Amino acid sequence: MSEKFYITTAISYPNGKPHIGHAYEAIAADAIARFHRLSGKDVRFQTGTDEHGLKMVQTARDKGVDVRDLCREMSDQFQAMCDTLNISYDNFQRTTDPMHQVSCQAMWRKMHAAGDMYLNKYEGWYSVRDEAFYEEKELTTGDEGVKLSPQGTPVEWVVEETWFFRLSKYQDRLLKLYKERPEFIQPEGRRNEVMRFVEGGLRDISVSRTSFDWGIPVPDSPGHVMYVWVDALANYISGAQSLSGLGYGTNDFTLMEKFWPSEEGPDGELKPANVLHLIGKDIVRFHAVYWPAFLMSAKLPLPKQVFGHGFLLARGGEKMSKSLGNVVDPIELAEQFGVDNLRYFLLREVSFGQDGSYSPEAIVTRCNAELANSFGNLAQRVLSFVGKSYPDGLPSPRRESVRKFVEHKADWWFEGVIGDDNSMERGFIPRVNFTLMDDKMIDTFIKTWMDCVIRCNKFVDENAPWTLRKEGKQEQLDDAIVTLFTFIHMLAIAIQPIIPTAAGKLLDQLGIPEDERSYAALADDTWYDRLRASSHRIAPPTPIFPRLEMPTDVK
Ligand code: ME8
Repeated sequence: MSEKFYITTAISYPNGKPHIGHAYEAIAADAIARFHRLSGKDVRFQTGTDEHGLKMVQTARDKGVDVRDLCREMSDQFQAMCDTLNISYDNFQRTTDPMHQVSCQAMWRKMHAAGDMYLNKYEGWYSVRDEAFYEEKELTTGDEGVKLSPQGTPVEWVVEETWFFRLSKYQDRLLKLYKERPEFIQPEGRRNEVMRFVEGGLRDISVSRTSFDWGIPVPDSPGHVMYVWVDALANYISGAQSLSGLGYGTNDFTLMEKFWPSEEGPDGELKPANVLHLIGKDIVRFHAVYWPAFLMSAKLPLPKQVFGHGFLLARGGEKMSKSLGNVVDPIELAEQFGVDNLRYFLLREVSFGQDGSYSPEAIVTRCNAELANSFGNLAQRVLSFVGKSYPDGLPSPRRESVRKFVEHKADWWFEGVIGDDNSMERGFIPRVNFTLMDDKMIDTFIKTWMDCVIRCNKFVDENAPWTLRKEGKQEQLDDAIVTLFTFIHMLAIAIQPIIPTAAGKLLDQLGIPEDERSYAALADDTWYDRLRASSHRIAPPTPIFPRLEMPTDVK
């Protein structure tokens, strides 16, 4: 049975249109999901929208619309963004879905039964923009004496009778978790921040509100709706109407058992589920402190990892978010530069886990240099040459070393260039390192891929197939072409998670059937002979990565 892997993004607040930060998170999660599918895992990928809470109520009021209409309209835009960007989600979870409510209430009841909920008066600072409570010591003072949260958003003093969750009870168990499973919070810097925060002492948190009703009703407690973060975090285990969500607390256990199974380890503790929550750095505390405490309270397994990616900043390193009004529309960018170019740029440019910045010139420069000039050009010149010089089909490898390379029996990352004397000269071909992707070093993975592309282009120059043809050196020519064809096959398969459409088009041109494009196919020793024996002929290729024009209306 194949290994299960469940990956989630944060669910976005649909109080405005999606911005490039949302697109970045969805694209990164999609690349990871596709990587694991190609590696043979049974993957489930969920994204969605976080529709309750005061922020949504206030936005609807400001716009003069019903909050339900706002949610529907905006949530649809988030889903449309995912579809445009080729995000391969299995479920788009909306928190206004009735079945989500069933799951949230089931989780609440379990937390209540554990003795972790009590009623008390809450008096403290609240940021509507972050939908978060803060302690006095965390605040700073901004212009005109306005108190600000650590995220720089204004806070207001709130006094209400609310339900409290005994977070303080979980302090030691959380610290033990961070110590015993360092991979639980990544990257390392974010883990340190969380540990310092928890070591500083945890207070119980307010988990219901009575001053508005746009939320999930607290079971058996009229007038109380759940604090939006309890509701939002539960999306990871909740169900959708269609039961396409995991369905915790509903009558359908299938997906929950598959992707979030309750299994005890040898120590009698619940084993972590193979779940990755990919989120931005501003909400790590909710995912790495509150969420595991809620799960411990409800006696549910913890996820394997919370990964806090960095922020995408506008030119000059300025923060970009809808509340600051300098948002960039990802759909416009995708229309202007192409979906795969945008995906490639974001994943290659930003060191994954760190902040990074974006500009139209940077997209054009990077995509032209690496996709159009390097990879596109490699594919274009090799395939045109094959199309012209081998009209009757691909050549077969002449030398044993080349055959072994094609069949992946030798080090299929190939360390040779073909010498004039028909021997193999040792040369260095960098490897595409797949474990980097497993470690979420996405940008470095792409870099090793690019190094390999550059080396292959050099291989073309060194072996000059057109000269070999002119000089009638057929044996060497055949081996050079077989080698290059094998490389392009490998490079196209490897890069699918990043640029799925373009890689797919190239694999179509190569004649590789759809069901032979997984990473397991890279270990198949018969692919080349089968392709040769097929009726596929390399047609004059159409360029897959046309050069981008530098925009004149640079914003
Ligand atoms: O936080 N660059 O929703 P949200 C990169 N509803 N990522 C960014 C970003 C930027 N400039 N701005 C935001 C919420 N993000 C909650 C989540 S999850 C149970 C509830 C990321 O719409 C942000 O860090 O404000 C978060 O991971 C995601 O976009 C949604 O942000």
